[in-house]
Amino acid sequence: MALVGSLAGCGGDDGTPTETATEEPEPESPSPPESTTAPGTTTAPGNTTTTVTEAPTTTTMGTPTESPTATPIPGPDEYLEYVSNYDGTIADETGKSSVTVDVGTGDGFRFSPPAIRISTGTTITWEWTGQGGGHNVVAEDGTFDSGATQTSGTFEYTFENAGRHPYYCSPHRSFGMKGYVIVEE
Ligand SMILES: [Cu+2]
Repeated sequence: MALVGSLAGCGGDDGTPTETATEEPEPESPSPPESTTAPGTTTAPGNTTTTVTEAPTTTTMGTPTESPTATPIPGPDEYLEYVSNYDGTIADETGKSSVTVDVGTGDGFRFSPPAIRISTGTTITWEWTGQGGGHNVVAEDGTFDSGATQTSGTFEYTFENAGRHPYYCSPHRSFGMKGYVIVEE
């Protein structure tokens, strides 16, 4: 209000302040920029708020992706803590070229043996028993994956490198259908 009065006064040297301010472009030109500045400043906080709201979502999306990579491999006692047929025993099958692990034993939702120790070069053959419905075999680290669930048949994987591979059955992971492979040199 005060600014408009001042501008009108400046441009009104030659005539009536009121008419000059209304007809001449010059007095009006300064006004729009000032008006634009004011709303712009007001809008800025709004935009900032919107940006901040979206930012956390993006950050959250990225965090889970990085976590699996950064998370250290859990040991068998930790990974198989709630697996009913695991009592701390790790079947020692080192030195063998091939061993078999049953899929769907016990209540139908167990791997047997649940934990196994083998040597590099050993081939594990997971053999479906037909119990407990469809199962699959998926390594936490993606080393091996039998794919879609099946109710019969076998899945083989030869371990060429030493390492530890916790694995699970996708549909029954929450039931504790998990296993563990330790590969030694
Ligand atoms: Cu299963």
